Amino acid sequence: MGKKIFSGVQPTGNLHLGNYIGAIKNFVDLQNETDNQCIFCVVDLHAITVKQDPNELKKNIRETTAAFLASGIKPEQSIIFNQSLVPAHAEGSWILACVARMGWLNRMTQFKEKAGKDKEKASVGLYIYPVLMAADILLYDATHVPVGEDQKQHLELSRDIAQKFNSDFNSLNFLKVPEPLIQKSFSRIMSLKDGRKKMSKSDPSDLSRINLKDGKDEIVNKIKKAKTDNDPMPASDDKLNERPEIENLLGIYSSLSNQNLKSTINDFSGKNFSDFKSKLAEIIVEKISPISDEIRRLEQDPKFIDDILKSGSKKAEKIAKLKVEELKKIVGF
Ligand code: AQP
Repeated sequence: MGKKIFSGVQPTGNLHLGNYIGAIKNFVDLQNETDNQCIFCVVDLHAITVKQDPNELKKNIRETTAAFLASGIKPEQSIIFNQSLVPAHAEGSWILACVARMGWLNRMTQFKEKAGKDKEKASVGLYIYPVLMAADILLYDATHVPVGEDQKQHLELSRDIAQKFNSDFNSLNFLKVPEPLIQKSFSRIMSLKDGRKKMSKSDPSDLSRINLKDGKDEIVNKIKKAKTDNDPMPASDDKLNERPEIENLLGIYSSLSNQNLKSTINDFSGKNFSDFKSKLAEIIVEKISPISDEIRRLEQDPKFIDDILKSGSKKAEKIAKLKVEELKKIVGF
């Protein structure tokens, strides 16, 4: 039996190379494995946990969908939809919010990072975001969830919620406990400006990330300006973790050229940083430009994108509605 895959990306703009390497690229590989059933969601309900401009949000929902399509996710093979079109997500998440414990949510590091020092002013939605994420996954009986390393803790919470629900309501295996699918390597792409911070859509510096919509010149320029150090190119991976910027750039190169880190180190050991950077820019342009061109082409036809979302949401709703009905019955409604 194949895997039941569910994963999502927030339509918060500035989709970047980290989203591609850490998530979307794997979505495509999983879709192309035989027997897998894949559901890929544009998680717009998650996006509004921080303030969004309504017009921008609409644009970003289409852009994220276009990025899925341009990267190789096929609507004939996988379900592609946006969360807000399927009310079962919000309904299911309320029931699960009554199962999840405050203590569990208080441990979520992403909330702490995103809320920052002024957590009193963060939205309640941002706090319970991981519960909505649990509903997203559990309503589809997903067996595997491909995510970047940063989402591992949220996925563990989904597992805890499923187990507690099943045990509280004496309904063994009703909610399937999902497995995370986190790549062994390159699961966390870092900022080009600071190797200890993840590459992120919300980083105020555009130079910190390669956007999926960047053109060739922007990519070359950003890689040229990416932070490095004064030491030569490494000859081995010994102590590479003490050079996070270099490790990150070598990781990006390795991932895009489908080779392991050791081979990349061998390829560039003894060479100049500028040689490495120009090869790195070359491979990013080679892999990202076709995606970027296709995103732009698809965005010219918003109706085409909206129709894909509508038709995907009908398929998703069939599955999620049924599960939420059963969930309600179990709870006693
Ligand atoms: N830097 C990253 N490296 C590897 N994977 C990453 N992901 C995100 N950043 C990196 C993975 O991309 C998927 C979609 O992410 P998301 O849009 O749902 O949310 P996010 O993790 O909050 O993305 P950002 O870019 O970091 O946004 P902001 O700036 O708003 O916090 C997920 O599978 C995620 O792991």
